[in-house]
Amino acid sequence: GGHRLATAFAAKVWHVETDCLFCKIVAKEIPATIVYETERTLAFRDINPQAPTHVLVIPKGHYRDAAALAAADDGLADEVIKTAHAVAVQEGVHESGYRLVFNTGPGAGQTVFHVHAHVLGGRDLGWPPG
Ligand code: IU
Repeated sequence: GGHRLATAFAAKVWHVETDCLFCKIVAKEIPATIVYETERTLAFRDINPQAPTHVLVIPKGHYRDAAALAAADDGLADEVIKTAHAVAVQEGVHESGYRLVFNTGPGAGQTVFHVHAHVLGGRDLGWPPG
């Protein structure tokens, strides 16, 4: 798809994909239940929750998957994980345990190609995952 640059938090800029659902959530063009936000990350509830706590954490900038995010090498992957932990604390699942999942590629079940960490908790989580 096409792209443009968006600004927020003063001088911050990031890449936006015009046809990306999660870019539209960042731009507030599509509603979401936002539970946590930093300058470069956003956390919102999954619309089809698979556990009592099921929150998605994304970088506001568009990266198609965790590999692309890691390759950006600017501390953003670190910030996404820190936001995920802050969400777990806020949701009260950090002591009972929670899971962070990056489905990476269609074969792993990735369906939205704007990288997101699933924060899952609030119930016993089986291993291995399906
Ligand atoms: P996946 O790892 O790409 O499969 O995860 C995509 C998630 O995005 C999945 O859990 C959906 O329920 C969730 N989701 C959402 O929260 N809001 C939406 O509008 C859409 C998908 I489409």
